[in-house]
Amino acid sequence: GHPPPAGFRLLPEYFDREAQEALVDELRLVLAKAPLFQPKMPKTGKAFSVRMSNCGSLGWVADINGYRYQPTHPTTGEKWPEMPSALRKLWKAVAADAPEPEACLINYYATTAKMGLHQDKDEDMFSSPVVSVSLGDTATFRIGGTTRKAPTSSMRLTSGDVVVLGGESRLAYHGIDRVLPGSSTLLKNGGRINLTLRRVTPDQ
Ligand code: MD5
Ligand code: FE
Repeated sequence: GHPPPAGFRLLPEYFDREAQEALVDELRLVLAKAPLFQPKMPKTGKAFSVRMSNCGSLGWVADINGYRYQPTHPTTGEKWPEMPSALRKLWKAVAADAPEPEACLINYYATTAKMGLHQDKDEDMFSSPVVSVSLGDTATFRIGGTTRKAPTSSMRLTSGDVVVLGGESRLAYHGIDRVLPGSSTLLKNGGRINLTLRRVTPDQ
């Protein structure tokens, strides 16, 4: 297929099985305090097939009123739990020049969930990369260019893979076409978790 845009970096199996298990254990603690919620499309109120939560000082939410980052969980009203240290360490290793990450969006894909082609533009900071971690079942990821009609390429993201989306790829259209059921034994009930670490606000 078409090559991904400049600044796209795939680090296959960055986390080994033991590190993936440790990360899942930490995420279960996060999700006990900040349960997965069902985001809704602004205006239409149509539900996403992906469920979400966050950790860090800010979290991404989607409801009838719009897409935004906020310091609290939309249903519990509590502050988001702290970002696990393994994720802060990952950011330091792969995004050394960027200011500290503020948000870690946790996407949970049941095996039937998908995410349509979109750009991530709700941050006030595009100079920092987005760092993505995949856990559990393999997904087919599609990435294009900075216009919706630009050619796309597809690739599989497997458990433990890290993607760094810097430079031109930061504002590229992307989505998840499908999750391959039964492709990983990491998550007891199957499905896929994707974490995206982000800097949301400018440095000063
Ligand atoms: C996922 N998450 O696997 C995907 C892929 C999201 C989201 O798209 O917004 O939560 S991580 C992808 C990503 C982020 C920023 C830019 C680009 C991809 N990109 O330009 O390809 O749940
Ligand atoms: Fe995205």
